[in-house]
Amino acid sequence: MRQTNAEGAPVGIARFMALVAACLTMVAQLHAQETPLGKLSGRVQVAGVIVKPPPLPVFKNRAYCGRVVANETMQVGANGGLANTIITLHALGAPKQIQPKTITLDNRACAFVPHAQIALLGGELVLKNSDPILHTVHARIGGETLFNVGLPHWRRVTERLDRPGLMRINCDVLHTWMSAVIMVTTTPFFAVSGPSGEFAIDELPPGEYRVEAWHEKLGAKSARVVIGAGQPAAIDFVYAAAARS
Ligand SMILES: [Cu+2]
Repeated sequence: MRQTNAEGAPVGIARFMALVAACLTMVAQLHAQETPLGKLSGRVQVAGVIVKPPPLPVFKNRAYCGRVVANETMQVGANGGLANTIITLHALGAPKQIQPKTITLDNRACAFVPHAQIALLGGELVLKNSDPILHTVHARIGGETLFNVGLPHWRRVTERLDRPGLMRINCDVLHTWMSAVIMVTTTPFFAVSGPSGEFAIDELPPGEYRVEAWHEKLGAKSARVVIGAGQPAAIDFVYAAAARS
């Protein structure tokens, strides 16, 4: 009588299938080793005399928010490092398909957190409010409203990011100082510069890319970069402080 396993398949066939699966795994691993991924890092900086914008006055909910809040539209750290600059890499060859991730926009201490974000088209945006006071999230691309959501502390709302472009966000309950930006993009390779202007984008397929930097006050810059297999590349962006509007 022929031996069978738990599913009733002959043991010989099961062993053969396991061998095939092991071979396929080895081939996939070898392929992955053949094409190591690259990385791009760099720093965004403002050169020249930097005039930090003054804090923004608060007209409502002063008991909770205080009389002023920080102006996050121009956050300059040590040595002119510029935070909240959105960096995107656009492959000049075939783009890689990556599943969009969910991002979150919180209302916390009378500000949108984080102030600047980037997300892949088709992803989801979760809106929440950590404050005990009412906020709204009013999102526009150009002059067009995409959504305007009232957000008491207990409420969570999920919006689908199905329009590419730069989304500007405000709070409509007389919180004139609140603003945020979310760039919805079609490239899966992106970053937002940190407090010192630093950024890094990992797992880049080798090839040539157009790199774009965008800051809400200082505008756009563009460059080209070649990412080598398994090699780190670096690029810095320097904005002139005089260009500030
Ligand atoms: Cu608000």
